[in-house]
Amino acid sequence: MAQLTEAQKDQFWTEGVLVVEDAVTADELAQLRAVINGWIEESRQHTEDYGETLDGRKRFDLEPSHTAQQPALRRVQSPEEVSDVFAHVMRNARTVDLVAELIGPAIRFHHGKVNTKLPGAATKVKFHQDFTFQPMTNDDMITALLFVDDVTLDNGPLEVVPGSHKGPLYSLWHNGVFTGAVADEVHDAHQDRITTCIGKAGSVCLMHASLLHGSAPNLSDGPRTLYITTYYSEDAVELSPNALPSTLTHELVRGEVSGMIRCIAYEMERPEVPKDTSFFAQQENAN
Ligand SMILES: O=C(O)CCC(=O)C(=O)O
Repeated sequence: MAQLTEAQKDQFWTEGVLVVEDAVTADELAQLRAVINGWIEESRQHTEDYGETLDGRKRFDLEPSHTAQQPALRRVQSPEEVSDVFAHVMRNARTVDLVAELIGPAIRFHHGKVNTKLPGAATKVKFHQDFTFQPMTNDDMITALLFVDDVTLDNGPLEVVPGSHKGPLYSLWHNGVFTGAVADEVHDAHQDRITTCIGKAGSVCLMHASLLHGSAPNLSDGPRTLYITTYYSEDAVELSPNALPSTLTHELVRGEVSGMIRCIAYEMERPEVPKDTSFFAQQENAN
């Protein structure tokens, strides 16, 4: 059954971004929230990043301001590896059907993460394009940002530059350092075109992996949590090491194996896998 109208598909390919409501069921949403709340409670016992992912880096990423009284867990890496609820949603939620309609029918899972912006935490995301962290032989790749909470104008919504997925791939290197962020001049040049992606909990923001985006701190007194999953066309192959490798990476979640590799032409600088827990540490090196 078709999940998206022709107008929605056109909007996605023209603007590189589309918000769709009811991407998970109420039950899936409640289960995701329960798991996340458990992780936030657990984080109170820690003073530094903890847990371990497949490549030996930490799984739970804490904002420098984190304390037991005011937890500032900002990222959980590859939650699907440690939670059946997340693995279920990554494979089965309506989100996956939406993505398959845009870049499928056959799609694979690339990586997943939870970004929590807790009240009082200054967590922000500097502008970047996801594709320049994870180049593939073709760019049929979508980052699906599921709103676990209502996303409003004051709780640090995703900010995007519509249409920028068709433009240049901007450098994330500055003065020999991989900062995971585009130069301030690039951000400033797009300032007038930035729009926000807001919506009720359970909605998903489907974003082309080459779209320029970032987000500001949460200024509200409630959390703003996203469950972010990236999927790619089955006929794309990775061109650099995966920055968030997991046991589920490359899993075929819809369609059949084609046995084909499809390539497009582009050039960009090689990305650098973070040495610390996540790209938040890399972005702290940006201006
Ligand atoms: O959490 C956000 O607002 C943006 C997420 C993002 O761009 C990322 O984690 O790469």
